[in-house]
Amino acid sequence: MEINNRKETEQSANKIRTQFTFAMSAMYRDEVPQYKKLCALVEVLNENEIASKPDQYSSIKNELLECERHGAIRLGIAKELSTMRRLFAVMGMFPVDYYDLSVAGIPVHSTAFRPTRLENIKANPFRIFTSLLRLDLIEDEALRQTAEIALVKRNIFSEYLLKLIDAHEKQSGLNDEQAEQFVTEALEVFRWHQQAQVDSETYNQLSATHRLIADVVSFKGPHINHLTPRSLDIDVLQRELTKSFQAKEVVEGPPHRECPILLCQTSFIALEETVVFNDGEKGTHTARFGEVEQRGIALTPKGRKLYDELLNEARANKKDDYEGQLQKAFLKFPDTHKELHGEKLAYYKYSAVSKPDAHADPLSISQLLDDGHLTVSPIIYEDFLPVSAAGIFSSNLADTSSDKNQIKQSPNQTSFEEALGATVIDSFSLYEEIQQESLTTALKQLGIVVL
Ligand code: OOG
Ligand code: NI
Repeated sequence: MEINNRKETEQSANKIRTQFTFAMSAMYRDEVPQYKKLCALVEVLNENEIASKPDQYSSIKNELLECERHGAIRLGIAKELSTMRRLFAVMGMFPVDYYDLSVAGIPVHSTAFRPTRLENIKANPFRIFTSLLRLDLIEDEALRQTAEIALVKRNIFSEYLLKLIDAHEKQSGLNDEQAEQFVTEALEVFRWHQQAQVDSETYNQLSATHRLIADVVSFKGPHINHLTPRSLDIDVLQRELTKSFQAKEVVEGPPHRECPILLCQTSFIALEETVVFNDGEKGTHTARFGEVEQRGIALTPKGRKLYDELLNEARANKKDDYEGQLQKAFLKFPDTHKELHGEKLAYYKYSAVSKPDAHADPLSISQLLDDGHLTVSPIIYEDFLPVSAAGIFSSNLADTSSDKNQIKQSPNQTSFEEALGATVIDSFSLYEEIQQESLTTALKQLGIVVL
């Protein structure tokens, strides 16, 4: 009974998340015509890829390919973050992992709200990378106060939306009518406001301290700053992107491989948009862009350590040929599923194939795999990469070279969680659980006990 209830609640949250993803996509395509153009390009290239390898993509029809995979927002104060957590819970999205961006000279720390159970991820994996401004890292006290006042004054959630969030918590779900109203009201939170809530002088001061601070503090809401559809071949996409957009020069993340790992991303560079300050002055602001992602297998802590080491190696040698350096460094990362699984570098889902002979001796997992009784398939990485995120932030904040010197490195997960009003979920434990559950189920189906 309890499981049934949970299933129903989750299915209803999945439905709301999908309605919301489509609504936000339509709004963003409308607001940012370049983004609409990007989506059209991704769609054509994905269609070509599927047509050229129909066997490989025979099951892709079930994967909601047209739906965006993630987006990002930046919030100003603790209260906004904790309410946002409650808002995302309505859509079955929960905070996973802590990301400290101060290490890259960016005054925010972040989490990713996403579905956590495999069934729900399959229904729609949409995530929102959510950052909270580190006001504590603004050294100029007067400016810090100006920023704080502007943020405390604004109200990014409507009264009606707050009521619907309350109702969701009390009823553990929303009925269809409430869900529809929720999507409409929630969408407003993410809308772009051309009219700033500060005067031009304040904007310029904030911007001189760090462009990101100006982006968070100056507006009436945390406009969605990008959305990210899924590409089936990000290398082909990157070639096309650089032809017709002003785009990032390199794809962030691991290099091209036989067995894709983690996450690859690229984007077109944020556009300069006209804004009107509350003293009537006009100016421009750069924040909104479009991105594309391609995901691979999730790595275990051991695999992730190796990834970080090799990435650092490539970055340290980064001269002209970064891609070459990256390829070279990653030669040390095993690139067959047999090795990745055998060396416990990545997470896999187990499935039962056929029962071994009833009188066979107790078997080990590796023997069951070798004999074809069990098989494995990759568990996809659902999270983000701090080095890549820093690269994405930086490419879209115009010149940050002077900003960098002013931001001190100081991760503070405790203060982030206090602001969030909850602890973040550890992504490794989620992958581990999916792997373990699949193994238990598969073994049960084979009717065997393993050593
Ligand atoms: C978020 C950047 C992080 C990604 O894909 O790594 C991100 C931001 O610019 O606010 O979305
Ligand atoms: Ni992104």
